[in-house]
Amino acid sequence: YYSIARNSKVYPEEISLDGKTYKTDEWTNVPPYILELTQRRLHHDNNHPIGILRELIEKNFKGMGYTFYNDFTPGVTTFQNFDVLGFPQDHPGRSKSDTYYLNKDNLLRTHTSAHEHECFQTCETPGYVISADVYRKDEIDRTHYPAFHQMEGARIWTKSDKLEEIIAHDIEQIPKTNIIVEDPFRENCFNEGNPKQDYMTDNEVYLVSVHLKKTIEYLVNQVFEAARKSAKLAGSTEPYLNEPLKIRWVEAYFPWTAPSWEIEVWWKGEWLECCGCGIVRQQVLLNSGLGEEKLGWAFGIGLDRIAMLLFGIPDIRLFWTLDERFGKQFSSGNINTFAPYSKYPGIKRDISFWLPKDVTLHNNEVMDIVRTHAGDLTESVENIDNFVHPKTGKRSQTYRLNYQSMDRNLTNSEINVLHNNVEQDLKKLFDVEIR
Ligand code: FA5
Ligand code: MG
Repeated sequence: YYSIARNSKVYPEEISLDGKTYKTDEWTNVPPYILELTQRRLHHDNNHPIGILRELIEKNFKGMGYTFYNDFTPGVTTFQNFDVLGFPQDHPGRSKSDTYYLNKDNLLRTHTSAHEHECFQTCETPGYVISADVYRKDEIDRTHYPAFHQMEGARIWTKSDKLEEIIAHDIEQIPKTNIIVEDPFRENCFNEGNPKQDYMTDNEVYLVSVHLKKTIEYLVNQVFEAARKSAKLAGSTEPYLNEPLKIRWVEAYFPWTAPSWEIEVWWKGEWLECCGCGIVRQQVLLNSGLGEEKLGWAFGIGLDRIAMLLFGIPDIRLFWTLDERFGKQFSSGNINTFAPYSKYPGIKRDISFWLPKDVTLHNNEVMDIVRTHAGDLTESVENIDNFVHPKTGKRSQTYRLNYQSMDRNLTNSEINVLHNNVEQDLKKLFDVEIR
């Protein structure tokens, strides 16, 4: 038995992952169901929406001087994931409630940027593109899952008298698009809040940022053109499908890039955050053994939400189903709309309890317990009510647990068993008093 226990943390002595063993310690918080996901490698499967999208994106970088890395194991060091990228020690992303730790010094990467250090060290082409599964301790619902996929791209130049000419020429090589771009930061690409680095001239920053943004605009255009085509083929006649794609650039902050931005795509009446990026801080390049004459950009794009749009997939958890009614619908190179098989009814259970004085229970902890027992039968966990008793000062919380299967009907008696286990764990691990 094993869980993120408060009172009785029980983990095996060691955890094995991709041929490496990790001695567990007080930082260990990665449950078995998450470790299992690390073996799925959906981005390698050319007949799976995630793998098909990876191929589509990679295609745009072929023949342009990029090396592709798709095989990195998700077990990385805190150095790779945080330190080398300049994350401050107190950054919330480092906390045990946000990140799955194998032990104090090793974790499941939370982003593909964890591989920037080694790629800058080993890559022999001007650029590289990484694809990988990443893990974040998060809520679970239709669009959030503790595992998802990212692609990272980076591109480096060498300073010289000719640099500006060279980058300007490289910009010309990027195919043109007809998308509508909203970018208040194109000309004034840095400012006090989003500063440039001293080692680059104003014009170098400008040119590198234009190359970066045009690269991503092209990429996003290719991907969303495919999404439109697929939606039209599926019979959608929504007017936005015939309007030019609209994107906007917003300022962002990442500890290892300056300046930094995010691109958002206008899709079905909403701005969709797709990709963070920026000009790589010199310190990261120097840490990776590149000389003072190097400069360049990096970006990181999330695949899962885009794949949901492309393939019309209503729930992010479907990517992980082993049901062949899902798998057999997709094949390499094809973007087609998912035909839902029947949605099975769910079972809803509320759970209310009093918290002990010194305990704060995070939604993620409840989620973790539910998933430990119910796995992918967990549709969602919502904190629907909190209150403090006016007389006693005791705190109460209510959670609504929705159990549902992607592939079959659930029975009340099987959910009773799971739900009872959840209650027992909440009592055992957090001393709550069920109401
Ligand atoms: C990052 O992860 C940075 N590593 C990106 C980056 C790379 C910036 C290189 C600069 C240079 P962020 O946490 O915003 O940033 O995630 C990047 C993208 O991943 C988001 O735009 C979003 O598309 C996707 N993403 C983030 N969280 C989730 C999630 N829980 N589920 C699905 N997709 C997500
Ligand atoms: Mg973000």
